Amino acid sequence: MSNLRTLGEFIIEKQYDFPHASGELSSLLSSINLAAKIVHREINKAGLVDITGAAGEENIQGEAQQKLDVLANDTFKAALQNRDQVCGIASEEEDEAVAFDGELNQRAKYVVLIDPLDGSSNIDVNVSVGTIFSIYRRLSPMGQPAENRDFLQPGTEQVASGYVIYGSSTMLVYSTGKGVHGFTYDPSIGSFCLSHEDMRFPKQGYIYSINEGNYIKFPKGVKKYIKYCQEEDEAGKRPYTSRYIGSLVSDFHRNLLLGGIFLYPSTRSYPSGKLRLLYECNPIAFLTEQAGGSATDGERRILEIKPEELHQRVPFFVGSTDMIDTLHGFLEQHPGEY
Ligand code: AHM
Ligand code: MG
Repeated sequence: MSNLRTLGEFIIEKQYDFPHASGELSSLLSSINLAAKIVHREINKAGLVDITGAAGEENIQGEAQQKLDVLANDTFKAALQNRDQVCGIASEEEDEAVAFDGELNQRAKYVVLIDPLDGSSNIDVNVSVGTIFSIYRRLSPMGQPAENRDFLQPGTEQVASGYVIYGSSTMLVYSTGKGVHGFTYDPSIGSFCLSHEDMRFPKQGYIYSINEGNYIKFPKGVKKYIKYCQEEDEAGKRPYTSRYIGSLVSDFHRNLLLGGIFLYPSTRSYPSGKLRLLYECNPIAFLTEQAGGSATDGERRILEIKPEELHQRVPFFVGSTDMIDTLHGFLEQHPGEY
């Protein structure tokens, strides 16, 4: 109890790590804190009130929007717009980037890219979902509407990123480039409280996470790596354990805590895989590197990819560094083979 620190207190404390901090980023993070609590409240009611299931619309990627996708998107958008620290957002649920038109918003220096409710098809069956966010300094001049180029920056330029996991407990995990910190929500006091300071990826893990139903379509190097994970080798603690929730945030969170690798590869018919570079892979890759892990598309560091489109997809391999290195060994032996 004597050590209890809320997310709000921690953010202010950490602000002094940045000598010229103006408090704008802290204010932005506190609007994410607020929106996360609201989404937590709504998710906890799922099943009791009519908020599960499809909303009847599709997003730009042709995926059916769930009611909670729409609700989470509206909640984060409103929270970010209200604090005047953000000049625009890009979201999985918005076709185009949204430039906020308020005068104070246009003077703001940050843009936010967000997947408001990742893994939302899991909601209907009471499985964990998440929110993923990424924050950049704008490139366009302040005082004008945000432009597309503000959103199409490589992940190395992120000022901060994080996720909220709505699981057996709700947690918010974030980094501003000085380590990764996790906060668990205590509903009785309505605050996220510091529970995981300076989270580190174990260098080697023993869990692999992949949708193995697609095995037949995977690149040959990935198939060989999966077989390697399943081989018996007492010294190397193989076979590894297979765990796949189908919610990126949840699969990633478990692997971060325990050590492991998450794979969402290309297939012959989907050469860019499924996951989106800007609001799924980049923020997770930023946290991963901050925690001492690795994130690649099989060849390049995710964070160095120069984005071309808002909803661009990319193959994604993320986790414990030794596991990613071993995977790369297999991929290099079979370039371009399926
Ligand atoms: P979504 O943004 O439409 O929810 O899709 C992203 C989700 C990730 O959370 C998860 O890792 C992946 O899709 C699972 O895909 P699949 O069902 O193909 O295994
Ligand atoms: Mg998503």
